[in-house]
Amino acid sequence: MSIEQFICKLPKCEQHVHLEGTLTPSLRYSCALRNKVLIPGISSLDQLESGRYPSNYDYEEGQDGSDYLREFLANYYAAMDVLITEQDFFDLATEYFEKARSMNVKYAEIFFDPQAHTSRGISFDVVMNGLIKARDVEHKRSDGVRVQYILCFLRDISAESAAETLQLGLKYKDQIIAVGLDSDERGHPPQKFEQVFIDARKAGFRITAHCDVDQEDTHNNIDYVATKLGGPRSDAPDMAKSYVDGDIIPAYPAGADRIDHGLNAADLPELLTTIKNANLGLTLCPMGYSKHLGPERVFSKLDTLWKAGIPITLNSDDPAYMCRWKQQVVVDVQKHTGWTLHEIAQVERNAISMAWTDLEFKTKFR
Ligand code: ES4
Ligand code: ZN
Repeated sequence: MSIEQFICKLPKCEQHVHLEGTLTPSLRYSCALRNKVLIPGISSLDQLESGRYPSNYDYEEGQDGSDYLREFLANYYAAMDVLITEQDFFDLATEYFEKARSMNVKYAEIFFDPQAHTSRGISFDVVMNGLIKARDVEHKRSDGVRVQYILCFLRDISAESAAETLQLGLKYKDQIIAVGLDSDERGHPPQKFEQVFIDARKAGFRITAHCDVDQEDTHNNIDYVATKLGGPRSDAPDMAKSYVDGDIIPAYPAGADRIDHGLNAADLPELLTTIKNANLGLTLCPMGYSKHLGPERVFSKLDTLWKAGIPITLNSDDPAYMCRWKQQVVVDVQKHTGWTLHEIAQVERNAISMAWTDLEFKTKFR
């Protein structure tokens, strides 16, 4: 069996994928037609598929190496103009599930960005109904992907808007496992959302946040998310303990349940210790960074995290834009790292251990 075949057969998880980042040109085009929405400068699917977006994620770097994120986000939000009805959101989710199933992805925690829709006048209920119906259909299949949704706040709009979105999310508490933080990090540190995340945790949501690569204050942001975001941890009684001078002391009384990206933790040994003591895993998207930072930098940091024993998972982020879905991400990472099949399987075991789902499902997965 080739490595590709092994990776394909391996039951896999995906824990860092933006639903809106799975919007393929073909679905975008068909939603545009049925909703009579013009895509500026586009009159055929061929044209859309062969355009700069979403073909290769080949964006220009800014001086700080992070302008690609801004350029990507502008296109990502513009593409969503075609998503209007419940059916559109249903189809978006269903297409991703079909793709996931074809790759043997058995479990997915999927981000969605409600403010990117409510800000266009699409109601929160329309988005949720589409997502929930698609998941209900998927969960009825014997080979269906187990799906959980993560509501992400857009960090480049106000904390008040995030708080209002949290209120809307409360109605769907049983359908949303966690809240996260995404979009443009520059000038929008996690501290801006301190109260929203405290409220979200009190309401029973898990907490996660993007700490993107090479953003300003990247190390401070990672430290804040790992040790403070969300206030007291939900698992406080059993939380990770650290040994200091032979005594067991609680590592951190507060902080997120996970970090999305967080690759730059590899730069500072004290951050590695913090993440270990907080018992956090990182959802990495290595092939996304590789393009901009260069594979050497990315894979040497990944190696540092791996050797430090930090649980990491491999994910696609925005596969329709980055042109690599989960299967290809794992294949490409294996080529760069030279990981053995055993090590690749270990990464997927990390992923299921980190999953926010019941033990029975986790046990079956292994
Ligand atoms: C995103 Cl910060 C970021 N990176 C990649 N994809 C995204 N979707 C929304 N925010
Ligand atoms: Zn992301």
